[in-house]
Amino acid sequence: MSFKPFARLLLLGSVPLAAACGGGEAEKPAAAPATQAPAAAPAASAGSASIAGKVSFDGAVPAAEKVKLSADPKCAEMHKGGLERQTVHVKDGGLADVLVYVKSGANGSYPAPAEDVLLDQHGCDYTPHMVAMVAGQKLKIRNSDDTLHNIHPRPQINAEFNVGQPRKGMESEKSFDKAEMLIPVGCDVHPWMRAYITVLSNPFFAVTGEDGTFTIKGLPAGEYEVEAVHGKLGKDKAVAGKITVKDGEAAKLDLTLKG
Ligand SMILES: [Cu+2]
Repeated sequence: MSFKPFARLLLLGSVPLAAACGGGEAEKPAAAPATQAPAAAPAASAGSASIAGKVSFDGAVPAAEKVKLSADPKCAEMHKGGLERQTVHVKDGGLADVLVYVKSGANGSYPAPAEDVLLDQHGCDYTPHMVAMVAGQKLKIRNSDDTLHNIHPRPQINAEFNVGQPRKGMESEKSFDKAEMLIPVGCDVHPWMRAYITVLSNPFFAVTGEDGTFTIKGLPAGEYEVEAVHGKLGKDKAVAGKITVKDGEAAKLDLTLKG
């Protein structure tokens, strides 16, 4: 099937209104003038090697969680048959939403890419569920829903923030200046909304697609430790592999996460 943002959200019933937004500044609408693009960063990845593979899941896939849409009739309206959330998404043995990144071996400093990373709120869910970015890179947070969302990451190292976006089309720009794994992001209005942001010190990473496959591109020749980590399974379940690549090489690395 084709990938849709809410492909992992199924269906349930509707319920009454409760929550309020957990404080936080209101942000400008998207119509506001775009902020200036950061000065062009030097090419962060001059390499020509790549690492591709599949992250498999070994374990029992947890049952989908039924979402109580009681917090917001507008979300209930978007999911008339109800909503279920599958945070461990396995297809053909492959695990989706796994961050695969170069944990060690990428020496030197890598400036933040100039392009923004997008975290969208759409259908009372996040897209994507696993956000990966480089320290200092801009994170654009968008509300594509006609309802209030607030974006509340809870980092341990970086600065916490809580931004309300009451209207459809609103966008906010944020960044994290230090590397940090698996920062949980939630919406205080809709407690089922959950995503993870990982801030890395190099641009050599990829997030697995629906079938668990990934490709990390632009690697210089070298010996690397590559780790795979899934937000819901957590850091304790991360697995790593060692791999050496030559210039221009398309290397293969498969990893397995246990449930
Ligand atoms: Cu929300």
